[in-house]
Amino acid sequence: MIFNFFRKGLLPGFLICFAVLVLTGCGAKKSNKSGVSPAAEDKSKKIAVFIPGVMSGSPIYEMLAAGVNRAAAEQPDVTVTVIEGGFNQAEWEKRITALAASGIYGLIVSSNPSLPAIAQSVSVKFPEQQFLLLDGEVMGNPRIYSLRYNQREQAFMAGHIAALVTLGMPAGEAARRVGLVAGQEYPAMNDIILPGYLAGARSVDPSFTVDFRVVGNWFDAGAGASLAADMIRGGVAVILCIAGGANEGVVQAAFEAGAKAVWFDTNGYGIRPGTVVGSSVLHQDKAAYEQTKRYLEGTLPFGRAEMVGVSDGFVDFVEDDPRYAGAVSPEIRSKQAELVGRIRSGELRLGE
Ligand code: RBF
Repeated sequence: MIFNFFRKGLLPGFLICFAVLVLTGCGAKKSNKSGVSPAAEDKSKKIAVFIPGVMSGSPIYEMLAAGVNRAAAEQPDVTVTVIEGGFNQAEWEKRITALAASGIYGLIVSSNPSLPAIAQSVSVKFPEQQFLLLDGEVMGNPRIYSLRYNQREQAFMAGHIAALVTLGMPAGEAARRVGLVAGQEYPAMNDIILPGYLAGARSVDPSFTVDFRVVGNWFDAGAGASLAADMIRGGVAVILCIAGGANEGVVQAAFEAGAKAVWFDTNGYGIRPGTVVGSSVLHQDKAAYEQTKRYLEGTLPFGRAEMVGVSDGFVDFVEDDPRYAGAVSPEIRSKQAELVGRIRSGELRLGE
């Protein structure tokens, strides 16, 4: 028999086939404890993070990538690919469709309130693709999990400090008006953040109003600066900025005019110490970490939409930074601390 093999020149071919089977693992029929084939398991460990914009200047996106990377680093063989979608919002659906079509990624992670509609539409064409969406809400799609933050609480705390600081400024008694510069208008801004900010200011004094201006994009620091300067000329002393890369211009204009700024999403006291008088933050890095971990452990409840706020430890106002103490008087800090304490304890409930 063996002799026949040699004689017919078949042995080398047999050896090559054997080597190929061993190297590719095809012949071994390996399976893991979950019974998932190795190829499928590999895909579930490949995660794409789609940044709808750019990371620079938008800490909400930097926190997103950091959290996903941290969860991935804790497990073997998980890879994370971060893709910046740029500022042309018309391109985002095409880019995410291409990611889903590639079939490479078990999970696409992203963040902002426009992503649910995009993911829903991509999901129709690629029904197997799974999504983890933060800072947005979509319910009932078995492939999409979403988590949003209680931004009424976040904005209320920003409005409260803005009003307190305004009243302490020379022009504050005359103009009970606080400023808000946004990158663009969107439902979460118009229906939650802006009203929450106004309600926070009015909890200090019911006669407060908001001067609300829109940059029209998330990067133009020059436009942010000129909107802020115009507001300040009109009597506004404190401005909340939620405009990505344009925030820098708002803070600079406030600094130059002796006005103040309130920062959103991350601790901004270090941006311009003395000018930034409040930081209403989201712990998106923690949320991205925890939800990615759930995904990797197979427990992320796709189909559900969850919300977290101050009492859950995902929304907060930063009080323990010495630059806050350096920028704001002890009287104002103690009034702000009282308000924040009432939200943390659940005594003051603001709704969603
Ligand atoms: N926030 C940013 O900080 N940077 C951005 O580039 C950015 N782009 C956005 C694009 C769209 C279409 C929408 C609806 C929101 C965007 N936001 C951006 C706002 C973000 O989702 C969130 O509301 C704010 O960061 C306040 O938490």
